[in-house]
Amino acid sequence: NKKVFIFDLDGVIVDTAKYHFLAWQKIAKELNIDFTLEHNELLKGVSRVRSLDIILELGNVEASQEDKDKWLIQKNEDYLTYLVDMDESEILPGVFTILKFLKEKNQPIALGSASKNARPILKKTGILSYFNVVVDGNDVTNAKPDPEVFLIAAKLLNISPENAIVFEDSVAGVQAANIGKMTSVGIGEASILHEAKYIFKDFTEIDTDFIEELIRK
Ligand code: B16
Ligand code: MG
Repeated sequence: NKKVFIFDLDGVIVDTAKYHFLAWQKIAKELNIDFTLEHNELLKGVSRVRSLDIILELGNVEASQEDKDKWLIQKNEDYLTYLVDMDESEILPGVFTILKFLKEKNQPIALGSASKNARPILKKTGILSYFNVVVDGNDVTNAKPDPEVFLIAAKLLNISPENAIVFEDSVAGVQAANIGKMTSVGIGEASILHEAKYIFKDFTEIDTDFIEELIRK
């Protein structure tokens, strides 16, 4: 049975959460909303539009659509300035080893991210060529925990969801994989990602035997 290995982007391949945080914090400051690193956890895996709504809810701020649109543009323009200097040194530990192993084994690799900036990030970090398909925030209408982003990726490669393995750092992403009947692999804290079928702290904890086992299953 042919498998597909689907990777989330932020929190799995790179840590762009720190840049999202800096950009959102500027908006929050302007609006006098207290926005901490702890709050930032709530935005992981969540779309840009929903992220802004969460921040406004935190500050009990009501805003017009016009203002929201303005802040969304402002946030993204600021976020993009942090991406300018990104390079392959920002690939999280252990990720390269697994990507290379999957390539050696001729396994299809997909990206399944909520971000609309996924392609430039993959290009800047030099790993775009590892991916057989890239499905991101530009391709979906339903955000995680809806499995749409992962289902599209599997479908593009003609692989049934049961044969898809999803690496995710967010609760919503793990739920999306589970709802889609895929094998969920949580990357992060077991206490947070307990719904995942397998959980690892990071990719350095995943050995190639485990990947081989997934391929054979
Ligand atoms: P953008 P992922 C997600 O990426 C981030 O975790 C989330 O914090 C962000 O709001 C979302 O992408 C949208 O990003 O503003 O670049 O479209 O974890 O799904 O790879
Ligand atoms: Mg993520």
